[in-house]
Amino acid sequence: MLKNLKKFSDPIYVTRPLLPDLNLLNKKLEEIWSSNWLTNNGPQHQLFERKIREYLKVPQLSLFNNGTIALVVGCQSLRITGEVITTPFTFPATPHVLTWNNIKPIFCDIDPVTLNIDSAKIESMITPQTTAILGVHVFGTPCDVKGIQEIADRYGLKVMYDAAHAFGAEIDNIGIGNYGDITMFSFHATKLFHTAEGGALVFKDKNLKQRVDYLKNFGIKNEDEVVMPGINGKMNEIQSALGLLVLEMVEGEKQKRKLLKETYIECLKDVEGITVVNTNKGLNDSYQYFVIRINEKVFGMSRDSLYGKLKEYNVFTRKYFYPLCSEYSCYKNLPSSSRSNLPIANQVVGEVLCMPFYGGLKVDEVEIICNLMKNIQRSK
Ligand code: T4K
Repeated sequence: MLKNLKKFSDPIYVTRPLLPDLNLLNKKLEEIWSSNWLTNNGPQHQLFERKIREYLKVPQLSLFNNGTIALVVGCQSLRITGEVITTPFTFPATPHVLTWNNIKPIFCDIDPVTLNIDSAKIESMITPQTTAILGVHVFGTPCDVKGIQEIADRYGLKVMYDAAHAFGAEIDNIGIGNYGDITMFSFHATKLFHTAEGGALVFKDKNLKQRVDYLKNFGIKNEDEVVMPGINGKMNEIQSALGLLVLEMVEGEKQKRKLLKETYIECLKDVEGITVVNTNKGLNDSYQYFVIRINEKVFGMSRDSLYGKLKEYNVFTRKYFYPLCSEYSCYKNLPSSSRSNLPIANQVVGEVLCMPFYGGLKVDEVEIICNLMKNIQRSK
């Protein structure tokens, strides 16, 4: 511990969930109790599905009990098989969804600036077994949606997006869910917008809505017919009610995070060896994460050492997404997992740090954290 630098009395985490007023939640619970309807497309679910579709500016949307199951169903809905080209720099859910669908993930290297799948490298990964591309808008930064679509059109591939981090992100005022054949959003408690656990699948094709809704409800069409092998992916009434309340808070939360982001950028601008990932100029930001990269040589300390030092002061940053998915025991033997195929991803994964970033964090706490980082650097 450095002299004159105090440890935060309470831990500071990478995020904290938005919590609506308990009185408002109680009112919602009373409504649900008096309706005697807890799940299976009840009134809260119907209202929430409409509101969230409008907010995300997308034509079709189905709610789910979490983002992972939404993406599992997304693959089923498009009848994806064989191989799917995706990124190794993501949460385990992304490639696991493919594996659960008996699809082989093929890892493609990432762009050194956006940290998303590098569209210029996708074509070389296509084989006769390839049926789709699964991009992740990592940390809320949009993928090269145009470039990806062009490749998909040329080879007759489907395009899926994991937008777990990209709630509310837009490209030229178009909701990010309007690109590709399907997009998944996660409404997990760690997300800017959440329903404790939850998620959604969005798409343009009207005809897909019926199939997705059958698939998330065991394939049940009516009391007499089960038309496909579905799963239980339903969001319940309590999650939906929470979603309706949290949705009202999102704009306010974004404003707070905007200020925190500006504070971080200002405080870190002269720190040698630290760069801010994607300031998202010209794009409507999701404000999901505030991410930096540490250049060990220039900063004088590795990302891991900085992470460890900050912990001593009760600041719990996160090394998302270390380790790379291509390093997991279940994937490391795939030919596409070789380090020579993924040089950028293997470099970036040792540099990235997600800083504490949530509306409840105070501006002066961000200043203290940045000051701490500068002092830790100087002490080396
Ligand atoms: N695709 C991508 C790209 C994703 O990032 C994710 C999920 C998915 C797909 C799958 O979507 P879901 O099926 O989850 O809807 C968290 C989340 O559990 C996970 O949803 C999220 N990505 C991932 C990036 O972060 P962990 O293991 O880092 O969570 P945990 O429990 O360590 O929480 C992080 C911090 O948040 C804690 O240190 C404190 C704070 N926290 C957390 C919870 C749960 C709270 O303050 N309150 C809470 O209730 O995975």
